[in-house]
Amino acid sequence: MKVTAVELHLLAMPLVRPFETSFGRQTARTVLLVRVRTDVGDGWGECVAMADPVYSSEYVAGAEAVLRDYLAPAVLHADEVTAEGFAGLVSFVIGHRMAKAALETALLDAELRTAERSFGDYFGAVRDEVDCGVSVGVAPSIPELLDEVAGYVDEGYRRIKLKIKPGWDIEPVREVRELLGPDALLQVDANTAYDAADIRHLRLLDAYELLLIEQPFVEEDIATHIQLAREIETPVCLDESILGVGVAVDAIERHATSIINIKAGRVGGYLEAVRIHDACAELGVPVWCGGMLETGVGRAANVALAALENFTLPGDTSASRRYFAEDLTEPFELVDGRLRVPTAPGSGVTVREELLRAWAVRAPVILTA
Ligand code: SMG
Ligand code: MG
Repeated sequence: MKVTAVELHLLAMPLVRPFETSFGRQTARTVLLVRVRTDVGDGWGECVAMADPVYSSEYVAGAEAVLRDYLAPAVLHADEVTAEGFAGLVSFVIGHRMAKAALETALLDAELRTAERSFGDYFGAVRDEVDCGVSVGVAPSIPELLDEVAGYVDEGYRRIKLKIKPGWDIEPVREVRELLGPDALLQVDANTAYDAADIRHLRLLDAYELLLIEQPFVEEDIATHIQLAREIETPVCLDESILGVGVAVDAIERHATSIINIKAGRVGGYLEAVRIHDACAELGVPVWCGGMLETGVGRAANVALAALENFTLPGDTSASRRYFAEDLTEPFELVDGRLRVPTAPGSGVTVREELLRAWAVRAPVILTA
């Protein structure tokens, strides 16, 4: 197809409650959306970068700049563009995976809408609904945490993930395990807040039958994850460290991780995400779908990805209302702890143009050849 325009939309959406992790507290989601206009139709992609470079080195203003100055010109100047050819077309840009993923997803959406094929069908989905978990931030107090968790249990979530950090780990885990009972699925995510000196402390988590501990150490530090995996019974799961299929296979073979959190944005797009899924399946390593507080645009694609066979653990694919009073698309609603995989062409959801305008931080940037 021929890309005629790339639009960059910047929105701000309030969160229904603040979300606190080991790296900070957020009360709104700054959303960068990419729309491609092509000779066969339009497509949308959501950039998962946060407003600030605190989860990874990428952040919204940086992603916008890379899209505007490098990625969009590359597709606008090409005669023929395909989603599958996109990674090669922009391989001259090092890194910036979240920015690349947003544009690749928009291209794929345009392509599949034209072909009248859904993301799920294209990725290789084997189920029509997916088990959902929910990520619970650091709370102001244990009673408030227990209240929040109990609310999610009532809503039907099939797995709870607690954000932990030094000073907020063993006690909240103990209390939540007690609230949930021994059989409930419970896991923790440290977002790189610990270091090698904490290994002995982290081993205390073994008492609580956790599904996994996610990314305790910084993303470059595979060695300390290997050491922890040797010394702890709780399975170690990497998130931030896994930037592509090569790193994933390497980390698995070195026994740094025995489960992988797949986020398409973090790895440069859904095509790479599917490759990681396939490689992990081959190695007998289960995967689950991560989340980045996506609007319906990104959530739709995540749910389609989570419908692949080796996504055997519930994902951070919560309902729209977990974060937003109103979603940018038709809302994703939990039924019996699951979300339905969209079946309409492309992402299967429609951006509500009136909300796009209402929540815009500024007029869209429209790039043309
Ligand atoms: O979409 O529910 C979601 C967010 C899930 O905890 C979540 N994501 O490290 O896995 C993770 C975090 C990254 C985003 S925190 C701002
Ligand atoms: Mg994580």
